[in-house]
Amino acid sequence: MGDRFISADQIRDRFSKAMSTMYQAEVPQYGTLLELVREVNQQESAQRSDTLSPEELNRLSVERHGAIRLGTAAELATMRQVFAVMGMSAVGYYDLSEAGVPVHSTAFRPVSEASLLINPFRVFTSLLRLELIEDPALRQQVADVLAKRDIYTPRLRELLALWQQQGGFSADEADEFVREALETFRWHQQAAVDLPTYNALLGQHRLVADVACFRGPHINHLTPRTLDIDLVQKRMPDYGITPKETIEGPPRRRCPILLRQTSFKALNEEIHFVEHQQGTHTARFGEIEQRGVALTRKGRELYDRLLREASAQKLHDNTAWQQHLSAVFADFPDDATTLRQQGLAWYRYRRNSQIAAMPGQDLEALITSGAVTVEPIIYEDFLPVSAAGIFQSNLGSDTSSVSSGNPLQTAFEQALGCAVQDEFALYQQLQQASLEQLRQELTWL
Ligand code: OOG
Ligand code: NI
Repeated sequence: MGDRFISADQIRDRFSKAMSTMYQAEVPQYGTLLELVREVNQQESAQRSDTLSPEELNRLSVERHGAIRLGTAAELATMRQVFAVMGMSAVGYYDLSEAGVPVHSTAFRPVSEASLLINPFRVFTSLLRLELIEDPALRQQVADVLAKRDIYTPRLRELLALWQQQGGFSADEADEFVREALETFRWHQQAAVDLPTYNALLGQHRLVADVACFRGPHINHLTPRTLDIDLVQKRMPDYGITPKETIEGPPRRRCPILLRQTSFKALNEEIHFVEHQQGTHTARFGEIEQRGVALTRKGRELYDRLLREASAQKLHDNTAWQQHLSAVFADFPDDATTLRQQGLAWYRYRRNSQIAAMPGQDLEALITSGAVTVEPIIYEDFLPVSAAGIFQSNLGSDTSSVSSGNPLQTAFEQALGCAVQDEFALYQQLQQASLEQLRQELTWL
């Protein structure tokens, strides 16, 4: 790698900012949401006792995730290359068929600590599962339209080949790459099919119509990260935005865990179908998220069990749901020491040079004295049950017309062209690396 190349982190940062600019122009409500989130975050970080570092504040201001839905294995394989240029790899496998949505998914995201701090941009990427479309004629029709489209520009394909050959991009090449890659995510008002075909696919599943009727996998939402999702949810109506009824994920806690999300429905958008037919399509929406500490497998099992338990009761009012959820989650420890000591969550250990460490002191004593500080490792991934809730609130509830609950990770990985990374292993490595660093300074540990 020569000096003439700019880093993958820089390219990702430029791309995520360009994407945000494009989406603000396409969906003005997203711009309004950004404003609200910025205000709440400023207010919240000013009130906090544990102040955020300048790096963390920068991360927060650029942080967002997006989502796309792809139609074919070949589209996914190329998308993997596009994201590789930006230092993003596929982490995790999500089976959404469980929620009656005929897709399976992964998240493309940076994985190293340094890259996450620069810009943790992630894209929840779904692949249509044709085999879950029951009607054979309709299935064939979808396969045919998808086979005809190319979601990438010819120049993007040339640039990908150049990147493979050179092993990187100059600043100018990177800018051109960002411009060309953005085209794939752009909204198309012109559909690729006629209105009757669109309606037939809509009848099968709204998502099938969304994937198959357009020239590309338009970005369907961009999600900024907030420090107080309850406050943003409460204030959304003041900004003319109507949120989804309930916040997905765990309840509000002193030590936030995993991921909480809420969304709002986008408007019906006018579409020009072939043969000069006019119609509308609802695809794009807005979403916000609040992230907390990543859980270990043990912690995640407890989370999944408590969420299942809570979900036995259906409550549509957010206040009632949150109260009920909090009561059920009383069984989930809510202080960092217990979470850590019981091995429920991942933490980063750091030497605090302001306080002397006595040789021979064990880790717990060092933490108690303040010679070692412990900070939560943020959850960087997604939650399938929450994702299903987001899908459903935006697609309507007519989402059960596919056979459910048969994950097919190997087929997904074959389409992708590699195995997805294990999120738990990644968090464990981050914790482990911080402990090893500590042991270099405190050799007796
Ligand atoms: C993706 C929904 C999942 C999230 O935040 O869980 C998602 C989609 O609607 O394509 O973005
Ligand atoms: Ni999302």
